[in-house]
Amino acid sequence: MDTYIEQAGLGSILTKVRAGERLSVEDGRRLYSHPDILALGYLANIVRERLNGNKAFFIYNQHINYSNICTNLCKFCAFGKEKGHALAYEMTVAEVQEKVRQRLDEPIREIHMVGGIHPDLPFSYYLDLLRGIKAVRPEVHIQAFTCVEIHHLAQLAGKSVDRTLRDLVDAGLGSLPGGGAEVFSPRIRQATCEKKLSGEGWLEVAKIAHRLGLRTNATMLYGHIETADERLEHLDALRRTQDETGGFLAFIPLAFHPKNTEMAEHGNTTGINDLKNIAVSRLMLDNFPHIKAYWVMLGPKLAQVALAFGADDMDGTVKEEVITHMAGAETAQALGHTTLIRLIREAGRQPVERDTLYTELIPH
Ligand code: V47
Repeated sequence: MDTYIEQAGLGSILTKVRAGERLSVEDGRRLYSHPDILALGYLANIVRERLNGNKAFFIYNQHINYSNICTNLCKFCAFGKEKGHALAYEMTVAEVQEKVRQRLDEPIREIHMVGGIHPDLPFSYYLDLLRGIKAVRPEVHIQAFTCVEIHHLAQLAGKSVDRTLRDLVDAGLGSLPGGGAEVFSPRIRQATCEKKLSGEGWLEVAKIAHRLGLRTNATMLYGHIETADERLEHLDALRRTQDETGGFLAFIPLAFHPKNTEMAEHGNTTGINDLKNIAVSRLMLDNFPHIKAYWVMLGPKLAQVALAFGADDMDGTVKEEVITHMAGAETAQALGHTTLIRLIREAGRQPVERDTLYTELIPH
């Protein structure tokens, strides 16, 4: 295989990867522009197996999107709606509690909860959401509110981000999901989500959360107008932040779904582009413990293949995914954990059920 990688012109990168040496942004350019996906997968798999062996993680989780009302209205998003729009909705705390109650008979360990940037729900609503969920399911880990939402809540509460996070933690918040990062480049933000918190602002919230001991995830929305260099800048900014704080758990490359968005002229991502983003992120983000192949966006079959291209986690059962499905995702809205286990096992990996913080619960 080494000869194969050398013949593909990637010998110097293989040497660095074997030595555990950091890849440069220039290495990243070579990887992104390389046509041989098997060579990229081979390299990424070295890092994947060094960090996570043969394990592939999944979690029993439930997604709840408390409201899609949003003032940012990003062009790539089919989920966010203006207040008053026919498809706009917001759940009461009692409705969210009912969603949790409906699944009390399932061994759900995590509730993943995000929404839009709502113009007028008070800060107390968000605290009540967290307390309300904990009242119904006290043991569950709540992974909620992206860095963009946290920044908005701090403004709403008239408090610092640090104080806002402390209040949310007191009410039951366990960690932050990785959404809202998109692509940090100001060019991309200007063209696709000009009202959204800047990339620097997103990273600043993540750093404050990490200093408080909260773990967070990070994402990158790829497959629209971004260049390979802009992806690499994004990865490099995350890698530098992780060097400082060590607070990121997982990186999730998110494949753009164009349907029902203002960027619907773009096609869907291809399998090769999807695998390339998994592999390059695994290679560049040497200090991130986990790379997630989010089956909702990749489809379960490609997410399964991604376990050989750098990914070590398939996310979870999810239940009622809305954000990607409003943008035309054809995947199911939930996967049974037996299906997840079968997908992982047939990929030749060891399925490991985890909690949000990657404590290993049940080897299957
Ligand atoms: O922030 C919006 C993205 C994100 C589209 O942390 C779109 O473990 C594709 O962040 N096509 C929300 N993507 C989802 C998210 C996430 C999902 C699963 C696990 C975790 C985690 C995080 O979805 C948004 C935005 O970046 N998004 N619209 C679209 N049309």
